Amino acid sequence: MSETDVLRMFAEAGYQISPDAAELIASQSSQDKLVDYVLKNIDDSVLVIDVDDIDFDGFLSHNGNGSEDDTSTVTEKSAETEPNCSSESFNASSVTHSSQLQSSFSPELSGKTANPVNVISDITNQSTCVGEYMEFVQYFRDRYSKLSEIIRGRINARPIESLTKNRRLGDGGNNDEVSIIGMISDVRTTTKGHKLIEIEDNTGSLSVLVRTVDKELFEQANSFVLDEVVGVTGMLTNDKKLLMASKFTLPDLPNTNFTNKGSNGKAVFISDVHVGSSTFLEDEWLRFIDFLNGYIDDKKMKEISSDIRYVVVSGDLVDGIGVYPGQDKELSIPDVYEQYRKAAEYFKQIPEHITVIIGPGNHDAVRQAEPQPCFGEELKSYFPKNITFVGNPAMVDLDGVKVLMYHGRSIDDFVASVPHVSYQKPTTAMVEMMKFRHLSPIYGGRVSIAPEKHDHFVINQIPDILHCGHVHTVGVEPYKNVLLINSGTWQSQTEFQKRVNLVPDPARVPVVDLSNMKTSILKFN
Ligand code: D5M
Ligand code: FE
Ligand code: ZN
Repeated sequence: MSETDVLRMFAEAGYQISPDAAELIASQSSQDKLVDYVLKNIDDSVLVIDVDDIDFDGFLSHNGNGSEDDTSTVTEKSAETEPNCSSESFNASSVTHSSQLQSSFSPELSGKTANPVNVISDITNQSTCVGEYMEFVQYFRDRYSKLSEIIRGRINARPIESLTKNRRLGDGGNNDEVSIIGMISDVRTTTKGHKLIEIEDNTGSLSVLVRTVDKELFEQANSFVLDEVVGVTGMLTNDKKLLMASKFTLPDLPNTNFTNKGSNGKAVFISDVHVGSSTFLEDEWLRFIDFLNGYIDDKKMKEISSDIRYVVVSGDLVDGIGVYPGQDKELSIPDVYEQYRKAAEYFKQIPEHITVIIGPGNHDAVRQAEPQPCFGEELKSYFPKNITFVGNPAMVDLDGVKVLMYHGRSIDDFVASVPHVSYQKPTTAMVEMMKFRHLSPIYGGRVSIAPEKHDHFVINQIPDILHCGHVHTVGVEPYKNVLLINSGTWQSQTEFQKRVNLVPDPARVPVVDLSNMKTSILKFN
């Protein structure tokens, strides 16, 4: 419903409404109900309905939480019980450890021979943006609308304008707590060490104070980064200029029980192969290809190999050219097409019964702005026909198991902004992505964000697995009911990484049992 529609509805009911109030109502999700409520409850003496004539508290308590059209997933509503996702990681190159791996895939028993891949979301062929100002406005509105809807199902939030303009609040000791939902536009530390966070919604902005004495809250605020969407509950100061925070509500994942998706067999997760780099570890890589073919003596490893149905690749397939200054001195294949031809040669050696899915990263030959589309036709033509190429990010369904693939460039931003997030433990960044339901919140950091119509980084549909790469270190960790995997690299330390003290963790491969999400890490060095 537009502002004009709101004006018309009030006019038809014999009322005038101020442009501010109309805008406020038009920005809400349950506009029809709100209009009804305002019309039913309006004081007879009011001639022109203004913002402070809209009784949001009354509306919210009358109408539940005011968001019946909550778009957060059905799973969120139905499941409140504790998570049951299990994951273990160990060195499967050692025979003693590999006895923990159970063979579970049986095509005969399951009656399945094919490995279905269903692409659920992907920017490829959907890009519309040209980078105009209004596209950025729409992009951030879409982000706010999707994430605020998730939070709206959990708190009774009010538009910021209704707090700062409403005469009923703050004058004469109204001690009620209020809640808002907004995007973080600024985070500062005051001279006394408190945190001052600026929160913006479609109607206005408000400063939120988090005091150092509120230790838990302060700790939580420490991990906030710009452009994330949060809910804040607290008391408004009398001048209505500051909200003293007492609780944050994040769009975080719900607590759900693990459910078997009916899948079986195993999937391996890799990324950052960097074919063409002089630091590409070809021996280790060929050992991995041998393993996929079952050319391996160890009995347990052979068993695992025979279970593998999927190889998922999350970006940086080749090293590319001109990605960083002086890269040409570190290339063994200086032509990017030749790099892809070589990579294709390797992928032709993967046995046909294994299905491969490949998405791009920042070293690949697609546009650098994210979301990135899949490889172009020429590059794809080098590879076997049965490979599925997707964009970055992309959500794919592998026989019932939903995998969200994202190369993970935003992890650099998380490492730079969140104190407890480190390159050595990449899943710490991925937990933040899950808590804020967004893969790459910071605008203006390392990720160049293309303002598409929809924010493809919002984690609307909850995956079973989030698979990232980019930082060249391996990590596996369950968060609630989602398995977080960072899949390391096939490249040893580069000169650049030496300078920034980034210690890679090459040739280690997370392998996941699709029936129960149990994970092992195989070593090929
Ligand atoms: O990135 C591998 C890792 O190295 C990732 O964490 C970023 C870091 N890296 C690589 N190049 C640079 C530059 N030029 N500046 C800062 N950080 C960098 P990859 O995408 O594989 O190169
Ligand atoms: Fe990489
Ligand atoms: Zn990368």
